[in-house]
Amino acid sequence: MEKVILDCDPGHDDAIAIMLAAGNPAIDLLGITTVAGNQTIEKVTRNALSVCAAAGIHVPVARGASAPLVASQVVAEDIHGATGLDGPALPEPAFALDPRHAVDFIIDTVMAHESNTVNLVPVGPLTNIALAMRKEPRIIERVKSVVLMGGAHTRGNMTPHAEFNIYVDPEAAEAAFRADWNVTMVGLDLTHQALASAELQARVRAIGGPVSEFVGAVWDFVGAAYREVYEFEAPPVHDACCVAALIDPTIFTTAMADVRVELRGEWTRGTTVVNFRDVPGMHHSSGSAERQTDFRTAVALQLDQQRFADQVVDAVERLTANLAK
Ligand code: PIR
Ligand code: CA
Repeated sequence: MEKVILDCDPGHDDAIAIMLAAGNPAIDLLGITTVAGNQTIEKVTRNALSVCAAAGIHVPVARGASAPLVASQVVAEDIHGATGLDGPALPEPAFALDPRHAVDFIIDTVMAHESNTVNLVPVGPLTNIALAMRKEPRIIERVKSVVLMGGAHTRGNMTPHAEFNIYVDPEAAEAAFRADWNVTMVGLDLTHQALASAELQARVRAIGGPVSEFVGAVWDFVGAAYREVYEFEAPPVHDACCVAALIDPTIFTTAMADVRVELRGEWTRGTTVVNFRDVPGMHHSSGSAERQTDFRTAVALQLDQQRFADQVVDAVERLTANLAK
């Protein structure tokens, strides 16, 4: 079993990530932490509790940072709506928040478990992760891996090159990429392959029951938003891809790269600058005079869409069966 702390800003695809983490027996979900991103910290924290209530999930939920380190707050109302999770009925929380701040929850949990066993899965802006690294630097060598949703190497979704999670808190993201731990960057180039296709939506609806209905309503809303805003035919399930990789490390291919975050560009702030070590038919760029490149970030490339869809269906089935107990 892979131990996971899921740091999120639910968020439609965050909700599916929570359900996949709680609904797959290969994942030991130690807790959920929240961060301002898709909506304000109050809203996304409430949404995390509602997702847990809707799916019968009982794990600690700790509220985190309410604003980025340096930048001013940006939310994604056009995609996620006024609540941050518009569409499904959002049930009353079934339990209280963990009393700790998310940063302390992350530190306590990483320090309490054996070294090299806890995976961090940040799927919102990296504010909590950067604050935790600064407050307790020993977590950096103790964490087994950081599998984050963020960035892109071909095209952004906020600006031509910048992806939302990195764009919202670029300074935090740069700190996370720079730190000496194993990072997998699951960016838009990967997650735009993880679509809630008509076929996947039909398979989930066919399960029936409250979890199936919740997920159906999630995809109805975000599917309409993605059609309207991006002219996508189906909505990407970005954040669940990180969890999918911890369940099945071969579900996507990766290539090693040096990843830096643009902090000052006039048009490119928040862009992940991805220098691949091995580009077929090409030499990698040598790096700057000031800094040796180090190709230690695994960048996700090619998703096995069938296996991803099967994981999501399986998790909804398991959560549904658990609710009946
Ligand atoms: C998705 C997100 C934010 C804005 C848009 N337009 C689309 C959220 C998702 O929850 C995911 O974590 C990441 N940020 C994708 O950019
Ligand atoms: Ca998210």
